Amino acid sequence: ESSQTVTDSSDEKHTVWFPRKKIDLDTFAEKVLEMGQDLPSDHPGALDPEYRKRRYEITQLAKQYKTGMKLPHIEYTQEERDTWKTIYNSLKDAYKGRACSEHLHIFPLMEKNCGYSPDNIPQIEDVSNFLKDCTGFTLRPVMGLLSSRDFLNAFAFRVFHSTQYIRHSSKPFYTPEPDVCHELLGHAPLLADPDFAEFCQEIGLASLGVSDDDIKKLATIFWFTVEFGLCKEKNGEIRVYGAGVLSSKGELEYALSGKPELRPLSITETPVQEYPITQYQPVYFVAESFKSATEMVRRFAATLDRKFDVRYNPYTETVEVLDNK
Ligand code: HBI
Ligand code: FE
Repeated sequence: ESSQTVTDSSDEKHTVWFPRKKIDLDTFAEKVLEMGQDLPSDHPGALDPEYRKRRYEITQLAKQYKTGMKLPHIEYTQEERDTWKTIYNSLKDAYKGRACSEHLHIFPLMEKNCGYSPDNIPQIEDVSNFLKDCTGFTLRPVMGLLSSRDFLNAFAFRVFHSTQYIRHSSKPFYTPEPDVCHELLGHAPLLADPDFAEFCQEIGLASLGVSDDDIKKLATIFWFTVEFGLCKEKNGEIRVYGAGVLSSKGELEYALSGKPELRPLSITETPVQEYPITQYQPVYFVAESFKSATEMVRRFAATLDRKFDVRYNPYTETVEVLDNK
């Protein structure tokens, strides 16, 4: 993925384009990476024409979505709801004693307030409204994988891009891409926690207008925190907050089994750590708290080569650029 470069004629600085207003996120919809509309041959649904048709229908709604519209309502089929139920029930048991206290606190609130249950796939409209009340986060539908830059930039506005299709029913415990189970069971609950929301926004703000190299480092921090992070509870116990782990019963058990290597979250090591994307992680990083992780991202952002600071104005929902460097 390469970034678009424009010249600022006033001072000859080269600046990478980034969204300044929430509505600027509308330009991302056309730019999904692989699997946006079509499926690679090793996708579990690749040879199922009915699955592909369904996925296409749902992704078209995401493609047409514009800021301010009502989020698409999906009438899920019995087969889709059965897949959800299988995953939901397997995770619900595994969360006890493994998910972090914030996730365990918020999950029942989502059962009460936005339709989480074994028998119902929640609508992202209801989840988004709940998150908005908690932390100001909102969901927006997306066709599939965005570039790291676009995906991270949206966090500056407390916007989370969520898919709405579900994985293929033949493999309920495997998906090569984000799906509604990963988004709503893994990601959404933590977005209702104020400290975690602030952490996510901090990565988003750090990603605005930086180089492709720095995007890669921020995406790696994102991977080892929002996707695969572990954290310490007040009593010193290690628990899970990363969505990739919280959406997989197998990885939930594995991550805390003593088999993988656990290291403290680190401003020097974490941004450059290599990782596999199709198997359980050999290394996890443990955060002391969401607040300390936020501090780390702030310190990391200050080392990046960017000629300006940014600040989010929640009243106008715009990013203000402070030309002070
Ligand atoms: N796009 N829609 C979507 N969902 C993700 O979870 C996602 C993404 N693009 C990149 C990405 N995740 C991460 O792997 C990091 O590169 C940020
Ligand atoms: Fe994810």
